[in-house]
Amino acid sequence: MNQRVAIIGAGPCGLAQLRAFQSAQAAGADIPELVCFEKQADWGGMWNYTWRTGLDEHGEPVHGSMYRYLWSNGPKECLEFADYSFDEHFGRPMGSYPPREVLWDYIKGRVEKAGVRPYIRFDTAVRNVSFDADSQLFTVTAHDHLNDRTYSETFDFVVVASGHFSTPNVPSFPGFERFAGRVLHAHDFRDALEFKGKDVLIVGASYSAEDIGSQCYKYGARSITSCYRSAPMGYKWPANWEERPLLTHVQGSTAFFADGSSKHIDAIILCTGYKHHFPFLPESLRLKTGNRLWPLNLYKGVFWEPNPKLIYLGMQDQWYSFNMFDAQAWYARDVILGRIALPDAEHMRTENLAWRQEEETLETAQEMFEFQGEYIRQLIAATDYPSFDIAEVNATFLQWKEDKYESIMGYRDKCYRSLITGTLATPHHTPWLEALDDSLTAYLADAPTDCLKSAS
Ligand code: FAD
Ligand code: NA7
Repeated sequence: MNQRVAIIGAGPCGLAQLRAFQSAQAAGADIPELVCFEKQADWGGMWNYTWRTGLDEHGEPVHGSMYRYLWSNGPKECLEFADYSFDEHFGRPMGSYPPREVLWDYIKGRVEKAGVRPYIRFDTAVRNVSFDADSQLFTVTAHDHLNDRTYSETFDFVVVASGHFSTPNVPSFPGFERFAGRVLHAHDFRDALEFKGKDVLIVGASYSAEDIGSQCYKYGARSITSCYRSAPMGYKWPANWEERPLLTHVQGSTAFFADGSSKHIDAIILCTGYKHHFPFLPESLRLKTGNRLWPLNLYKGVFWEPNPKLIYLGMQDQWYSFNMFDAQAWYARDVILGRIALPDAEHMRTENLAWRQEEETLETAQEMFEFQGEYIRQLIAATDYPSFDIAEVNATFLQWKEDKYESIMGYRDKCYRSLITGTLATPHHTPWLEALDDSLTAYLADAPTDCLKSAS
């Protein structure tokens, strides 16, 4: 096969695409030439943690939004790769909510086994993509930072796997200019210890708000105040955490809220979400969407309808994550390999709009993850990606939601059963709230590292 495929990004989505092609090749298929462009020096995308904020060592916007003490915010059993289990990687059961470094290790394990690293050009940022209707080829222009060289190459397909939780959505509130403390977006939050002993204000009411507030609580903030635009998160918060309606303005070190109340604060963290941002794509190829379950103009959630040779992975809001990326990557692979034929434009449009119509009727969390689960089930049924029981994953999501409402600071101590191997997770040696050292070494130790240290 003399076709060429460009993959932009070596995060979980880009790596899923490489693994999908490699698995077909291992089964005897002739695969296209693959080039994966990755602007960072290593793979794993968000899971490749960086202490940096602002610009990176090459002057590129820092991609990472993950923070130091992040643990999985959903059960690992809901994201497990169907072709590479946690059991296979770690060789033993473990907790259901591993820290970031442990999940990064797992992500790396599958692609190291697959041997796909040589396809990736690291420290190489894609600057521009264009499409020529006559030749039916894309031209991708990239900057190789190691050799300080900009070059262009042509491709038959382009897979955009550059993520959408990297470019912050940063609103401003009156008084920020003269606020006495630090104002930052979640994208730039790294170490919760920075806020030890402080009165922290969190703006936003979704995953980042809930988890960054929890981090600050865990690592000793004096108080947490979170404020919401639409609805409170509604968990049973600890005594020094309260929820208020939206911030209206700040005066000196006092924050004022929509209900007329006010409170002293030392720092403000804007947990106000991210923007889908593709500065390397021209208008005709650029997806424009908010963070939602069914972005428009993507047939099967991946093929850019006006030109389905352009493929977007993982652009949906995510209940499911790694396994959804796999389902998408396997499907995209089979279209590229000619195993699945795309229907005509009218069919794609009608099907797409039907999904969107259904998406707009969803109200509860359960309806949302069931919607995404059904989407994934249909993709998987069309390829040779190992099937797994979506209904069981949905049941685990449901239990997870209940556990969070029961104890927002304790839900990460719960254990679930793998839907791939049947293995029941084992409780971590230290409850999440007390596990301050969450390094890979500490997590995989049989006892808390402090005990190990005092025993030696
Ligand atoms: P990313 O992981 O963002 O990877 C995209 C890659 O593209 C990066 O390596 C980037 O450097 C590269 N790239 C971008 N632009 C260019 C360019 N122009 N040229 C070359 N390369 C480029 N998911 C979960 O399942 N569980 C969690 O607990 C969880 N926690 C999260 C916590 C935070 C704070 C955030 C921000 C996200 C979290 N997620 C979580 C979601 C997470 O985004 C996904 O798990 C996953 O990383 C998405 O994979 P991706 O490949 O789409 O994007
Ligand atoms: P989300 O899930 O997109 O949520 C963004 C939140 O920010 C949400 O509560 C929004 O309120 C709120 N928001 C957005 N703009 C504003 C303004 N202008 N004022 C007040 N509040 C605002 O992003 P997250 O960062 O929480 O999560 C993204 C991923 O990171 C997620 O998948 C996790 O895995 C980690 P709304 O509800 O729309 O009123």
